Amino acid sequence: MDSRNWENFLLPYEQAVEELKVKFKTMRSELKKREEYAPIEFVTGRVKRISSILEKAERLDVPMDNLEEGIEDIAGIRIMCQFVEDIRRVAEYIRSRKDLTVLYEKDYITNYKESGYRSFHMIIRYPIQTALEHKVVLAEIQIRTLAMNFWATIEHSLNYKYRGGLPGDMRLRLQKSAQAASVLDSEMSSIREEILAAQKTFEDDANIVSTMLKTINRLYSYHLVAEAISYQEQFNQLFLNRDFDSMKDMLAEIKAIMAAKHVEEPEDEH
Ligand code: 0O2
Ligand code: 0O2
Repeated sequence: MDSRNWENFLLPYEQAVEELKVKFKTMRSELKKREEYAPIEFVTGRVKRISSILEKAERLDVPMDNLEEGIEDIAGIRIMCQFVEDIRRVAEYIRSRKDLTVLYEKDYITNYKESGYRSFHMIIRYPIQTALEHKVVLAEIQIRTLAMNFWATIEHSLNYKYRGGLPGDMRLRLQKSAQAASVLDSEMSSIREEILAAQKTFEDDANIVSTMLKTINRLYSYHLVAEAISYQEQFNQLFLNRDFDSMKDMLAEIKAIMAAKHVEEPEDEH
């Protein structure tokens, strides 16, 4: 394939990666709003580089006219989760989607690789509509925790540096650090409830501050200037003391005044 053919060949994969990134990022924000917790921390994606496609084709003995079926990760999406438990949930959401088909799954969490690599992989078929055609492409979704991602990213760069021939002691140290990452995941799972509660408190406190400021602003715009100034001063004091409980009470009080005076409330933050 010359460079122009490569460009055309990769176009549908670029589109698939862009679409899938948007879909999973949207899934994250939707779940965060609906359930106050998103099992997705962040999403990345990439189209495999031509050099990596060529190397993989050579390694797996895939002929150049069968790259579309023979190399399953030309389009790659990576979903990072906080906790191991989240991975199953995300996989379940993916299985139930109607805009893609799961071809098969590889569970490198139950059966981690000899290198120490852990992740959950799903190979999917994903239909795309380009300007010229309707096409179904293969894509790989890797779902992993932040600890698994940290390890895999470092190991990937080292492997690249040593071109697959990692020195023995380095391989051993990486296997050990993979175990450490696995212990870290288990530890985090065991305090999951406390972590989630802390994250929720942080979100709630941040939301009450912005709702409060918007509400005080609303008082100004309805010419309730004396009330606005007084509440602003009280808010400043409460914020200094990080007294979010009293802020909630004060917000309820302002809302009652607004209702009595028929002032429209600003929308609550999620
Ligand atoms: P490589 O693998 O070094 O050849 P955004 O534009 O904000 O949505 P952002 O932050 O630019 O996304 O990140 P992007 O482009 O999605 O991914 C950044 C890097 O993460 C890539 O670097 C990849 O190394 C790696 N990566 C992300 N997702 C995947 C994936 O699903 N599979 C694999 N194998 N690697 C991934 P490069 O330089 O583009 O690619
Ligand atoms: P890149 O640069 O990430 O795109 P293989 O096992 O390699 O013969 P297959 O069947 O595609 O081929 O395998 P697998 O094992 O499911 O691996 C697919 C992808 O998982 C790899 O893509 C890596 O992204 C990741 N992966 C698998 N094993 C390891 C590992 O030991 N360490 C790290 N860091 N990542 C791993 P590519 O094409 O190898 O590379």
